[in-house]
Amino acid sequence: MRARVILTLLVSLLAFGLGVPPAQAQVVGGFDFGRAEVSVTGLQVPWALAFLPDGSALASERNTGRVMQVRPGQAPVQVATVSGVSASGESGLLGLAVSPSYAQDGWVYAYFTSTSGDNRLVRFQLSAPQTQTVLFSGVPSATIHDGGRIAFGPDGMLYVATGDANNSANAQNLNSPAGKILRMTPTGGVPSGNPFAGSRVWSYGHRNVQGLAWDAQGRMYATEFGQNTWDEVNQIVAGGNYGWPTCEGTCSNTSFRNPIVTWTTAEASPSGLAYANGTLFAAALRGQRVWAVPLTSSGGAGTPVPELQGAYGRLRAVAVGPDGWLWLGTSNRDGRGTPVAQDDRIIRVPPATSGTDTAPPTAPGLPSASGTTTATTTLTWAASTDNVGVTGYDILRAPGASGGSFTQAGTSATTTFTDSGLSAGTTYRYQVRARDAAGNLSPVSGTVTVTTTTGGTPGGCTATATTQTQWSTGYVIQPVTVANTGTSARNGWTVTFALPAGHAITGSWNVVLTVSGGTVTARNAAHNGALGAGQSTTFGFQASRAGGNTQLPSGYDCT
Ligand SMILES: [Ca+2]
Ligand SMILES: [Ca+2]
Repeated sequence: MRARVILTLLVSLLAFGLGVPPAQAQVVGGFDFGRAEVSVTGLQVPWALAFLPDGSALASERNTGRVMQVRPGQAPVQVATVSGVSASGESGLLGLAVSPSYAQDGWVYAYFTSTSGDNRLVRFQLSAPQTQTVLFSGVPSATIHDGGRIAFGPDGMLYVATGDANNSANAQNLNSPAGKILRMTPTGGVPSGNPFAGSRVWSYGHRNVQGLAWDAQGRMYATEFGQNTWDEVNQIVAGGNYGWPTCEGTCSNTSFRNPIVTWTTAEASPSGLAYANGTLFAAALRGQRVWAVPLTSSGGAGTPVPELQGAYGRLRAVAVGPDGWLWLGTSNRDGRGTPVAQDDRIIRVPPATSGTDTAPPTAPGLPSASGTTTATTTLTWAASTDNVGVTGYDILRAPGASGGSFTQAGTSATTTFTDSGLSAGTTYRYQVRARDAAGNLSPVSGTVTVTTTTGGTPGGCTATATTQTQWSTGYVIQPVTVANTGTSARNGWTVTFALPAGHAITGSWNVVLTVSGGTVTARNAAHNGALGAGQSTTFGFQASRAGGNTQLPSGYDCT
Protein backbone atom coordinates (compact mmCIF):
# COMPACT_ATOMS: atom_id res chain seq x y z
CA MET A 1 0.00 0.00 0.00
CA ARG A 2 2.71 2.42 1.01
CA ALA A 3 4.74 1.49 -2.10
CA ARG A 4 1.75 2.32 -4.28
CA VAL A 5 1.35 5.72 -2.62
CA ILE A 6 5.02 6.52 -3.16
CA LEU A 7 4.84 5.35 -6.76
CA THR A 8 1.78 7.52 -7.36
CA LEU A 9 3.54 10.50 -5.80
CA LEU A 10 6.61 9.90 -7.96
CA VAL A 11 4.53 9.67 -11.13
CA SER A 12 2.76 12.89 -10.15
CA LEU A 13 6.06 14.69 -9.63
CA LEU A 14 7.35 13.47 -12.99
CA ALA A 15 4.12 14.53 -14.64
CA PHE A 16 4.57 18.02 -13.24
CA GLY A 17 8.07 18.16 -14.69
CA LEU A 18 10.13 17.96 -11.52
CA GLY A 19 13.50 19.53 -12.18
CA VAL A 20 12.75 20.71 -15.72
CA PRO A 21 11.46 24.10 -16.75
CA PRO A 22 7.66 24.18 -16.65
CA ALA A 23 7.33 25.08 -20.31
CA GLN A 24 3.72 25.15 -21.42
CA ALA A 25 4.69 23.25 -24.58
CA GLN A 26 2.06 24.72 -26.77
CA VAL A 27 1.58 26.63 -29.96
CA VAL A 28 0.57 30.22 -29.30
CA GLY A 29 0.56 33.10 -31.76
CA GLY A 30 2.12 30.92 -34.44
CA PHE A 31 5.15 29.85 -32.38
CA ASP A 32 5.81 26.44 -30.82
CA PHE A 33 6.93 27.26 -27.28
CA GLY A 34 7.40 23.58 -26.56
CA ARG A 35 10.42 23.59 -28.88
CA ALA A 36 12.20 26.69 -27.55
CA GLU A 37 16.01 26.46 -27.80
CA VAL A 38 18.90 28.15 -26.05
CA SER A 39 20.75 29.58 -29.06
CA VAL A 40 23.40 31.90 -27.62
CA THR A 41 25.06 31.99 -24.18
CA GLY A 42 27.59 34.15 -22.36
CA LEU A 43 26.08 37.61 -22.80
CA GLN A 44 25.87 40.24 -20.06
CA VAL A 45 22.48 41.95 -19.74
CA PRO A 46 21.53 42.07 -23.44
CA TRP A 47 19.04 44.93 -23.65
CA ALA A 48 18.03 45.10 -27.31
CA LEU A 49 18.23 42.91 -30.41
CA ALA A 50 18.48 44.30 -33.94
CA PHE A 51 19.02 42.20 -37.06
CA LEU A 52 21.55 42.71 -39.83
CA PRO A 53 20.83 41.78 -43.45
CA ASP A 54 22.94 38.61 -43.10
CA GLY A 55 20.49 37.21 -40.55
CA SER A 56 22.72 37.72 -37.52
CA ALA A 57 21.63 39.95 -34.66
CA LEU A 58 23.29 42.76 -32.80
CA ALA A 59 22.76 42.74 -29.05
CA SER A 60 23.43 45.79 -26.88
CA GLU A 61 24.87 45.04 -23.44
CA ARG A 62 23.52 47.52 -20.91
CA ASN A 63 26.36 47.61 -18.41
CA THR A 64 29.43 46.98 -20.61
CA GLY A 65 28.41 49.26 -23.49
CA ARG A 66 29.41 46.51 -25.89
CA VAL A 67 27.56 45.66 -29.10
CA MET A 68 27.74 41.91 -29.65
CA GLN A 69 27.02 40.13 -32.92
CA VAL A 70 25.19 36.87 -32.24
CA ARG A 71 24.35 33.85 -34.36
CA PRO A 72 22.53 30.72 -33.17
CA GLY A 73 24.97 28.11 -31.90
CA GLN A 74 27.97 30.41 -31.96
CA ALA A 75 29.82 32.42 -29.35
CA PRO A 76 28.97 36.15 -29.34
CA VAL A 77 31.47 38.39 -31.12
CA GLN A 78 32.12 41.93 -29.92
CA VAL A 79 31.80 44.26 -32.92
CA ALA A 80 31.67 47.66 -31.18
CA THR A 81 31.87 49.41 -27.85
CA VAL A 82 29.72 52.50 -27.59
CA SER A 83 31.85 55.21 -26.08
CA GLY A 84 30.60 57.54 -23.37
CA VAL A 85 28.14 55.09 -21.76
CA SER A 86 27.42 55.58 -18.08
CA ALA A 87 25.66 52.56 -16.57
CA SER A 88 24.08 52.48 -13.16
CA GLY A 89 20.81 51.00 -11.97
CA GLU A 90 18.50 50.71 -14.97
CA SER A 91 20.54 53.07 -17.12
CA GLY A 92 23.36 52.35 -19.57
CA LEU A 93 23.44 51.17 -23.18
CA LEU A 94 19.78 50.53 -23.97
CA GLY A 95 18.05 50.57 -27.37
CA LEU A 96 19.57 49.48 -30.64
CA ALA A 97 18.22 49.72 -34.18
CA VAL A 98 19.59 48.90 -37.60
CA SER A 99 18.83 51.31 -40.43
CA PRO A 100 16.04 50.06 -42.74
CA SER A 101 18.49 50.83 -45.57
CA TYR A 102 21.48 49.31 -43.76
CA ALA A 103 22.75 47.59 -46.90
CA GLN A 104 23.28 51.05 -48.43
CA ASP A 105 24.16 53.24 -45.43
CA GLY A 106 25.48 50.90 -42.71
CA TRP A 107 23.96 52.93 -39.86
CA VAL A 108 23.48 51.41 -36.42
CA TYR A 109 21.42 53.49 -33.98
CA ALA A 110 21.95 53.35 -30.21
CA TYR A 111 20.25 54.99 -27.24
CA PHE A 112 22.18 55.24 -24.01
CA THR A 113 22.79 57.05 -20.75
CA SER A 114 25.87 59.16 -21.30
CA THR A 115 28.75 60.32 -19.16
CA SER A 116 27.37 63.83 -19.83
CA GLY A 117 24.40 62.93 -17.64
CA ASP A 118 21.67 62.68 -20.27
CA ASN A 119 20.07 59.96 -22.33
CA ARG A 120 20.89 60.35 -26.01
CA LEU A 121 20.44 58.88 -29.46
CA VAL A 122 23.48 58.37 -31.68
CA ARG A 123 24.31 56.54 -34.85
CA PHE A 124 27.54 55.00 -36.07
CA GLN A 125 28.87 52.46 -38.52
CA LEU A 126 30.38 49.16 -37.41
CA SER A 127 33.43 49.96 -39.55
CA ALA A 128 34.13 53.00 -37.33
CA PRO A 129 32.09 52.64 -34.14
CA GLN A 130 34.15 55.26 -32.30
CA THR A 131 32.83 57.91 -34.72
CA GLN A 132 29.40 58.76 -33.32
CA THR A 133 26.91 61.25 -34.67
CA VAL A 134 24.68 62.57 -31.87
CA LEU A 135 21.13 62.78 -33.30
CA PHE A 136 19.19 63.79 -30.20
CA SER A 137 20.42 64.45 -26.67
CA GLY A 138 19.30 66.05 -23.44
CA VAL A 139 16.72 63.45 -22.43
CA PRO A 140 16.65 63.44 -18.61
CA SER A 141 18.26 60.35 -17.10
CA ALA A 142 18.21 58.70 -13.69
CA THR A 143 19.19 55.39 -12.17
CA ILE A 144 15.59 54.26 -12.80
CA HIS A 145 12.94 54.94 -15.48
CA ASP A 146 15.17 55.57 -18.51
CA GLY A 147 12.87 53.95 -21.09
CA GLY A 148 15.23 53.29 -23.95
CA ARG A 149 13.58 51.28 -26.72
CA ILE A 150 14.17 52.65 -30.22
CA ALA A 151 12.60 51.32 -33.40
CA PHE A 152 11.88 52.34 -36.96
CA GLY A 153 8.14 52.48 -37.64
CA PRO A 154 6.47 51.36 -40.85
CA ASP A 155 6.54 55.05 -41.86
CA GLY A 156 10.36 55.01 -41.86
CA MET A 157 10.50 57.35 -38.87
CA LEU A 158 12.51 56.59 -35.76
CA TYR A 159 10.53 56.17 -32.54
CA VAL A 160 12.19 56.55 -29.14
CA ALA A 161 10.54 55.46 -25.88
CA THR A 162 11.66 57.40 -22.82
CA GLY A 163 10.98 57.13 -19.11
CA ASP A 164 10.03 59.83 -16.63
CA ALA A 165 13.59 59.70 -15.16
CA ASN A 166 12.12 59.22 -11.69
CA ASN A 167 10.37 62.60 -11.92
CA SER A 168 6.73 61.87 -12.63
CA ALA A 169 5.97 65.52 -13.47
CA ASN A 170 8.01 65.07 -16.66
CA ALA A 171 5.36 62.76 -18.11
CA GLN A 172 2.69 65.48 -18.51
CA ASN A 173 5.17 68.24 -19.44
CA LEU A 174 5.09 68.51 -23.22
CA ASN A 175 8.30 70.53 -23.12
CA SER A 176 10.23 67.61 -21.60
CA PRO A 177 11.27 64.63 -23.76
CA ALA A 178 11.03 62.39 -20.66
CA GLY A 179 7.98 60.18 -20.13
CA LYS A 180 7.18 60.23 -23.84
CA ILE A 181 7.22 58.30 -27.04
CA LEU A 182 9.12 60.50 -29.49
CA ARG A 183 8.94 60.37 -33.29
CA MET A 184 11.81 61.78 -35.30
CA THR A 185 13.44 61.55 -38.69
CA PRO A 186 16.37 59.14 -39.13
CA THR A 187 18.67 62.11 -38.51
CA GLY A 188 16.89 63.15 -35.32
CA GLY A 189 14.85 66.03 -36.74
CA VAL A 190 11.18 66.88 -36.23
CA PRO A 191 9.21 65.18 -39.01
CA SER A 192 6.01 66.43 -40.56
CA GLY A 193 2.85 64.90 -39.17
CA ASN A 194 3.74 65.06 -35.49
CA PRO A 195 0.82 66.08 -33.26
CA PHE A 196 2.51 69.04 -31.54
CA ALA A 197 4.03 71.68 -33.82
CA GLY A 198 7.81 71.71 -33.80
CA SER A 199 7.98 68.86 -31.27
CA ARG A 200 9.23 65.27 -31.40
CA VAL A 201 6.54 64.25 -28.90
CA TRP A 202 4.26 61.55 -30.38
CA SER A 203 2.48 60.51 -27.15
CA TYR A 204 2.84 61.45 -23.49
CA GLY A 205 1.81 60.64 -19.95
CA HIS A 206 4.14 57.64 -19.86
CA ARG A 207 5.99 56.34 -16.81
CA ASN A 208 8.58 54.04 -18.34
CA VAL A 209 8.16 52.56 -21.84
CA GLN A 210 10.61 49.85 -22.91
CA GLY A 211 8.72 48.08 -25.70
CA LEU A 212 7.47 49.26 -29.11
CA ALA A 213 5.82 47.26 -31.88
CA TRP A 214 3.51 47.72 -34.87
CA ASP A 215 0.93 45.26 -36.15
CA ALA A 216 0.36 44.28 -39.78
CA GLN A 217 -2.03 47.21 -40.22
CA GLY A 218 0.54 49.67 -38.92
CA ARG A 219 -1.10 50.21 -35.53
CA MET A 220 1.45 50.99 -32.81
CA TYR A 221 1.68 49.37 -29.38
CA ALA A 222 3.90 49.94 -26.35
CA THR A 223 4.59 48.21 -23.05
CA GLU A 224 4.83 50.32 -19.92
CA PHE A 225 5.95 49.55 -16.39
CA GLY A 226 3.48 50.41 -13.65
CA GLN A 227 4.60 51.67 -10.28
CA ASN A 228 3.22 49.24 -7.73
CA THR A 229 0.01 48.05 -9.25
CA TRP A 230 -0.63 47.92 -12.99
CA ASP A 231 1.67 47.31 -15.92
CA GLU A 232 0.21 48.26 -19.27
CA VAL A 233 0.09 47.48 -22.95
CA ASN A 234 -1.18 50.53 -24.80
CA GLN A 235 -2.27 51.12 -28.35
CA ILE A 236 -0.41 54.31 -29.20
CA VAL A 237 -2.04 57.11 -31.15
CA ALA A 238 -0.56 60.45 -32.12
CA GLY A 239 -1.02 63.02 -29.38
CA GLY A 240 -2.44 60.47 -26.93
CA ASN A 241 -2.14 61.12 -23.18
CA TYR A 242 -1.58 57.83 -21.35
CA GLY A 243 -2.33 59.17 -17.91
CA TRP A 244 0.84 58.98 -15.81
CA PRO A 245 1.18 60.07 -13.05
CA THR A 246 -2.53 60.74 -12.40
CA CYS A 247 -3.60 57.35 -13.70
CA GLU A 248 -1.90 53.95 -13.48
CA GLY A 249 -3.68 51.19 -15.40
CA THR A 250 -7.32 51.70 -16.37
CA CYS A 251 -9.09 54.87 -15.22
CA SER A 252 -12.42 56.50 -15.95
CA ASN A 253 -10.84 59.86 -16.86
CA THR A 254 -11.71 60.49 -20.51
CA SER A 255 -8.66 62.76 -20.87
CA PHE A 256 -6.50 59.64 -20.76
CA ARG A 257 -6.27 56.64 -23.03
CA ASN A 258 -6.74 53.34 -21.25
CA PRO A 259 -4.46 50.33 -21.78
CA ILE A 260 -5.65 47.37 -23.84
CA VAL A 261 -4.02 45.03 -21.29
CA THR A 262 -3.08 45.44 -17.63
CA TRP A 263 -1.02 43.06 -15.50
CA THR A 264 0.16 43.20 -11.94
CA THR A 265 3.82 44.14 -11.73
CA ALA A 266 4.56 40.69 -10.25
CA GLU A 267 3.20 38.82 -13.24
CA ALA A 268 4.75 41.08 -15.86
CA SER A 269 7.06 44.11 -15.53
CA PRO A 270 7.16 44.09 -19.33
CA SER A 271 10.15 45.35 -21.29
CA GLY A 272 10.50 44.36 -24.97
CA LEU A 273 7.57 43.99 -27.35
CA ALA A 274 7.29 42.23 -30.72
CA TYR A 275 4.47 41.47 -33.15
CA ALA A 276 3.73 38.49 -35.38
CA ASN A 277 0.69 36.52 -36.54
CA GLY A 278 -1.93 38.83 -35.07
CA THR A 279 -0.22 38.58 -31.68
CA LEU A 280 1.93 40.82 -29.49
CA PHE A 281 4.73 39.22 -27.49
CA ALA A 282 5.81 41.05 -24.33
CA ALA A 283 9.01 39.99 -22.55
CA ALA A 284 8.48 40.10 -18.79
CA LEU A 285 11.31 40.75 -16.34
CA ARG A 286 9.84 40.19 -12.89
CA GLY A 287 7.14 37.94 -14.37
CA GLN A 288 9.87 35.72 -15.92
CA ARG A 289 7.74 34.81 -18.94
CA VAL A 290 6.68 36.00 -22.34
CA TRP A 291 3.10 37.15 -22.63
CA ALA A 292 1.35 36.39 -25.92
CA VAL A 293 -1.43 38.94 -26.44
CA PRO A 294 -3.82 38.14 -29.31
CA LEU A 295 -5.07 41.29 -31.02
CA THR A 296 -8.66 41.71 -32.10
CA SER A 297 -9.57 43.07 -35.50
CA SER A 298 -10.24 46.46 -33.93
CA GLY A 299 -6.78 46.59 -32.33
CA GLY A 300 -7.88 45.59 -28.85
CA ALA A 301 -6.59 42.62 -26.89
CA GLY A 302 -7.96 39.13 -26.42
CA THR A 303 -6.94 37.01 -23.45
CA PRO A 304 -3.15 37.09 -22.87
CA VAL A 305 -1.40 33.71 -22.60
CA PRO A 306 1.80 33.27 -20.52
CA GLU A 307 4.59 31.16 -22.02
CA LEU A 308 8.02 29.95 -20.81
CA GLN A 309 6.98 30.92 -17.30
CA GLY A 310 10.00 30.61 -15.02
CA ALA A 311 11.87 28.64 -17.66
CA TYR A 312 14.70 31.06 -18.37
CA GLY A 313 14.39 33.71 -15.69
CA ARG A 314 13.97 37.39 -16.46
CA LEU A 315 13.19 38.21 -20.10
CA ARG A 316 14.04 41.65 -21.53
CA ALA A 317 14.44 41.59 -25.30
CA VAL A 318 12.05 40.04 -27.81
CA ALA A 319 12.13 40.25 -31.59
CA VAL A 320 10.93 38.31 -34.61
CA GLY A 321 14.02 37.23 -36.51
CA PRO A 322 14.47 37.09 -40.27
CA ASP A 323 14.61 33.31 -39.76
CA GLY A 324 10.95 33.39 -38.72
CA TRP A 325 11.80 32.42 -35.12
CA LEU A 326 10.90 34.46 -32.04
CA TRP A 327 14.13 35.62 -30.35
CA LEU A 328 14.21 36.39 -26.61
CA GLY A 329 17.02 37.76 -24.45
CA THR A 330 17.37 37.05 -20.73
CA SER A 331 18.33 39.69 -18.17
CA ASN A 332 19.50 37.53 -15.29
CA ARG A 333 22.78 39.40 -14.72
CA ASP A 334 21.10 42.80 -14.25
CA GLY A 335 21.38 42.64 -10.44
CA ARG A 336 17.79 41.54 -9.89
CA GLY A 337 17.99 37.98 -11.22
CA THR A 338 19.41 34.59 -10.33
CA PRO A 339 21.82 33.84 -13.16
CA VAL A 340 22.86 30.37 -14.24
CA ALA A 341 26.30 29.70 -15.71
CA GLN A 342 25.11 30.18 -19.31
CA ASP A 343 23.51 33.58 -18.64
CA ASP A 344 22.70 35.76 -20.21
CA ARG A 345 21.12 33.79 -23.04
CA ILE A 346 19.30 34.23 -26.31
CA ILE A 347 16.34 31.85 -26.53
CA ARG A 348 14.72 31.14 -29.89
CA VAL A 349 11.20 29.76 -30.40
CA PRO A 350 10.45 28.12 -33.77
CA PRO A 351 7.39 28.91 -35.83
CA ALA A 352 4.64 26.34 -35.49
CA THR A 353 4.42 23.88 -38.34
CA SER A 354 2.75 20.48 -38.20
CA GLY A 355 -0.77 20.35 -36.93
CA THR A 356 -1.30 24.04 -37.37
CA ASP A 357 -3.71 25.38 -39.93
CA THR A 358 -1.80 27.74 -42.16
CA ALA A 359 -4.16 27.59 -45.14
CA PRO A 360 -6.23 30.77 -45.49
CA PRO A 361 -9.83 30.79 -46.69
CA THR A 362 -10.62 31.59 -50.32
CA ALA A 363 -11.55 35.16 -51.18
CA PRO A 364 -15.23 36.02 -50.66
CA GLY A 365 -17.33 36.77 -53.73
CA LEU A 366 -17.71 40.30 -55.03
CA PRO A 367 -20.01 42.07 -52.56
CA SER A 368 -23.23 43.62 -53.81
CA ALA A 369 -24.87 46.57 -52.12
CA SER A 370 -28.58 46.98 -51.53
CA GLY A 371 -30.96 49.11 -49.55
CA THR A 372 -28.61 52.06 -49.75
CA THR A 373 -29.99 55.13 -48.04
CA THR A 374 -28.51 58.46 -47.04
CA ALA A 375 -26.66 56.79 -44.15
CA THR A 376 -26.58 53.01 -44.57
CA THR A 377 -25.88 50.30 -47.08
CA THR A 378 -26.18 46.53 -46.87
CA LEU A 379 -23.49 44.36 -48.40
CA THR A 380 -23.99 40.73 -49.35
CA TRP A 381 -21.37 38.38 -50.74
CA ALA A 382 -20.80 34.76 -51.64
CA ALA A 383 -19.18 32.74 -48.85
CA SER A 384 -15.50 31.83 -48.68
CA THR A 385 -14.41 28.24 -48.22
CA ASP A 386 -11.64 26.99 -45.92
CA ASN A 387 -9.92 23.69 -45.20
CA VAL A 388 -11.07 23.91 -41.56
CA GLY A 389 -13.81 26.50 -41.50
CA VAL A 390 -14.48 30.18 -41.96
CA THR A 391 -15.06 31.89 -38.61
CA GLY A 392 -16.02 35.34 -39.88
CA TYR A 393 -15.52 38.20 -42.27
CA ASP A 394 -13.83 41.57 -42.03
CA ILE A 395 -15.52 44.40 -43.93
CA LEU A 396 -13.04 46.95 -45.22
CA ARG A 397 -14.04 50.45 -46.36
CA ALA A 398 -12.20 53.18 -48.20
CA PRO A 399 -13.39 56.73 -48.87
CA GLY A 400 -14.20 57.91 -52.37
CA ALA A 401 -14.28 56.23 -55.76
CA SER A 402 -10.49 55.93 -55.84
CA GLY A 403 -7.48 56.69 -53.66
CA GLY A 404 -7.69 56.54 -49.87
CA SER A 405 -6.85 53.41 -47.95
CA PHE A 406 -9.10 50.62 -46.73
CA THR A 407 -9.71 50.37 -43.01
CA GLN A 408 -11.92 47.97 -41.13
CA ALA A 409 -15.57 49.04 -41.00
CA GLY A 410 -16.76 46.02 -39.07
CA THR A 411 -16.97 42.26 -38.85
CA SER A 412 -19.68 39.78 -39.61
CA ALA A 413 -20.22 36.13 -38.79
CA THR A 414 -22.53 35.81 -41.82
CA THR A 415 -22.30 36.79 -45.49
CA THR A 416 -24.07 40.10 -45.04
CA PHE A 417 -23.24 43.33 -43.25
CA THR A 418 -25.05 46.63 -42.87
CA ASP A 419 -22.80 49.65 -42.60
CA SER A 420 -24.40 52.65 -40.95
CA GLY A 421 -23.37 56.13 -39.99
CA LEU A 422 -22.39 56.98 -43.56
CA SER A 423 -22.57 60.48 -45.00
CA ALA A 424 -25.31 61.36 -47.49
CA GLY A 425 -24.40 61.68 -51.14
CA THR A 426 -20.94 60.16 -50.53
CA THR A 427 -19.06 57.46 -52.38
CA TYR A 428 -17.38 54.57 -50.55
CA ARG A 429 -15.59 51.44 -51.66
CA TYR A 430 -15.91 48.11 -49.86
CA GLN A 431 -13.98 44.87 -49.80
CA VAL A 432 -14.50 41.78 -47.68
CA ARG A 433 -12.05 39.16 -46.44
CA ALA A 434 -12.55 35.95 -44.47
CA ARG A 435 -10.84 34.60 -41.36
CA ASP A 436 -10.41 31.10 -40.00
CA ALA A 437 -9.93 29.97 -36.42
CA ALA A 438 -6.13 30.02 -36.75
CA GLY A 439 -6.26 33.68 -37.75
CA ASN A 440 -5.41 33.10 -41.40
CA LEU A 441 -6.84 35.85 -43.60
CA SER A 442 -8.16 35.26 -47.11
CA PRO A 443 -7.31 37.51 -50.04
CA VAL A 444 -9.73 40.41 -50.21
CA SER A 445 -12.77 40.24 -52.44
CA GLY A 446 -13.29 42.46 -55.42
CA THR A 447 -14.24 46.07 -54.70
CA VAL A 448 -17.80 47.33 -54.78
CA THR A 449 -18.41 51.07 -54.99
CA VAL A 450 -21.43 52.49 -53.17
CA THR A 451 -22.77 56.02 -53.23
CA THR A 452 -25.24 56.93 -50.50
CA THR A 453 -28.36 58.78 -51.50
CA THR A 454 -28.53 62.52 -51.16
CA GLY A 455 -31.03 63.66 -48.59
CA GLY A 456 -33.85 65.55 -50.23
CA THR A 457 -33.23 64.52 -53.86
CA PRO A 458 -36.09 63.24 -55.98
CA GLY A 459 -34.70 59.90 -57.07
CA GLY A 460 -34.18 57.52 -54.17
CA CYS A 461 -35.84 54.15 -53.88
CA THR A 462 -35.17 51.00 -51.89
CA ALA A 463 -36.11 47.34 -52.28
CA THR A 464 -36.44 45.10 -49.21
CA ALA A 465 -37.08 41.39 -49.73
CA THR A 466 -38.81 39.00 -47.33
CA THR A 467 -38.69 35.22 -47.63
CA GLN A 468 -42.27 34.07 -47.13
CA THR A 469 -41.56 30.36 -47.31
CA GLN A 470 -38.92 27.96 -48.59
CA TRP A 471 -38.52 24.24 -49.00
CA SER A 472 -35.72 21.99 -50.21
CA THR A 473 -36.31 22.65 -53.92
CA GLY A 474 -37.74 26.15 -53.96
CA TYR A 475 -38.97 29.27 -52.23
CA VAL A 476 -41.37 32.19 -52.33
CA ILE A 477 -40.04 35.72 -51.91
CA GLN A 478 -42.99 37.83 -50.83
CA PRO A 479 -43.24 40.73 -50.31
CA VAL A 480 -40.45 42.63 -51.99
CA THR A 481 -41.26 46.14 -50.79
CA VAL A 482 -40.28 48.92 -53.18
CA ALA A 483 -40.24 52.30 -51.43
CA ASN A 484 -39.88 55.73 -52.99
CA THR A 485 -37.43 57.36 -50.56
CA GLY A 486 -37.14 60.48 -52.69
CA THR A 487 -38.96 63.75 -52.34
CA SER A 488 -40.99 63.66 -55.52
CA ALA A 489 -43.27 61.22 -57.31
CA ARG A 490 -41.89 58.68 -59.75
CA ASN A 491 -43.53 56.86 -62.63
CA GLY A 492 -41.59 53.63 -62.57
CA TRP A 493 -38.95 51.60 -60.79
CA THR A 494 -36.40 48.89 -61.51
CA VAL A 495 -35.09 46.41 -58.98
CA THR A 496 -32.12 44.19 -59.76
CA PHE A 497 -30.92 41.26 -57.72
CA ALA A 498 -28.62 38.24 -58.01
CA LEU A 499 -30.10 34.80 -58.67
CA PRO A 500 -27.83 31.99 -57.44
CA ALA A 501 -26.54 29.54 -60.06
CA GLY A 502 -29.02 26.74 -60.89
CA HIS A 503 -32.06 28.65 -59.63
CA ALA A 504 -35.00 29.33 -61.98
CA ILE A 505 -37.90 31.78 -61.62
CA THR A 506 -41.15 29.79 -61.80
CA GLY A 507 -43.68 32.53 -61.21
CA SER A 508 -44.11 36.22 -60.30
CA TRP A 509 -46.81 38.77 -59.56
CA ASN A 510 -47.15 42.57 -59.60
CA VAL A 511 -43.87 42.78 -61.54
CA VAL A 512 -42.26 42.14 -64.94
CA LEU A 513 -39.16 39.94 -64.57
CA THR A 514 -36.35 39.34 -67.04
CA VAL A 515 -33.41 37.06 -66.27
CA SER A 516 -29.98 37.50 -67.81
CA GLY A 517 -27.24 35.24 -66.54
CA GLY A 518 -27.41 35.45 -62.77
CA THR A 519 -29.05 38.87 -62.73
CA VAL A 520 -32.79 39.39 -62.47
CA THR A 521 -34.24 42.72 -63.55
CA ALA A 522 -37.66 43.41 -62.00
CA ARG A 523 -39.64 46.30 -63.47
CA ASN A 524 -42.94 47.64 -62.24
CA ALA A 525 -46.14 46.26 -63.71
CA ALA A 526 -48.56 48.65 -65.42
CA HIS A 527 -50.54 49.30 -62.27
CA ASN A 528 -47.80 49.89 -59.67
CA GLY A 529 -45.13 52.06 -61.29
CA ALA A 530 -46.45 55.37 -59.98
CA LEU A 531 -45.25 56.02 -56.46
CA GLY A 532 -45.62 59.30 -54.68
CA ALA A 533 -42.84 60.51 -52.40
CA GLY A 534 -42.71 58.20 -49.39
CA GLN A 535 -45.09 55.66 -50.94
CA SER A 536 -44.32 52.00 -51.46
CA THR A 537 -45.65 48.96 -53.30
CA THR A 538 -44.87 45.26 -53.31
CA PHE A 539 -44.26 42.38 -55.66
CA GLY A 540 -43.36 38.72 -55.26
CA PHE A 541 -41.94 35.74 -57.08
CA GLN A 542 -41.35 32.03 -56.76
CA ALA A 543 -38.29 30.07 -57.82
CA SER A 544 -36.93 26.54 -57.93
CA ARG A 545 -33.53 25.27 -56.94
CA ALA A 546 -31.70 21.94 -56.68
CA GLY A 547 -32.62 19.81 -53.69
CA GLY A 548 -30.43 20.64 -50.71
CA ASN A 549 -29.34 24.00 -52.07
CA THR A 550 -30.06 26.54 -49.34
CA GLN A 551 -29.11 29.72 -51.18
CA LEU A 552 -31.48 32.61 -51.77
CA PRO A 553 -31.30 35.62 -54.09
CA SER A 554 -29.40 38.61 -52.75
CA GLY A 555 -28.28 42.13 -53.52
CA TYR A 556 -31.64 43.81 -54.12
CA ASP A 557 -31.00 47.23 -55.57
CA CYS A 558 -33.66 49.73 -56.61
CA THR A 559 -33.24 52.47 -59.20
CA1 LIG B 1 -1.20 54.66 -18.54
CA1 LIG C 1 -7.64 27.41 -42.79
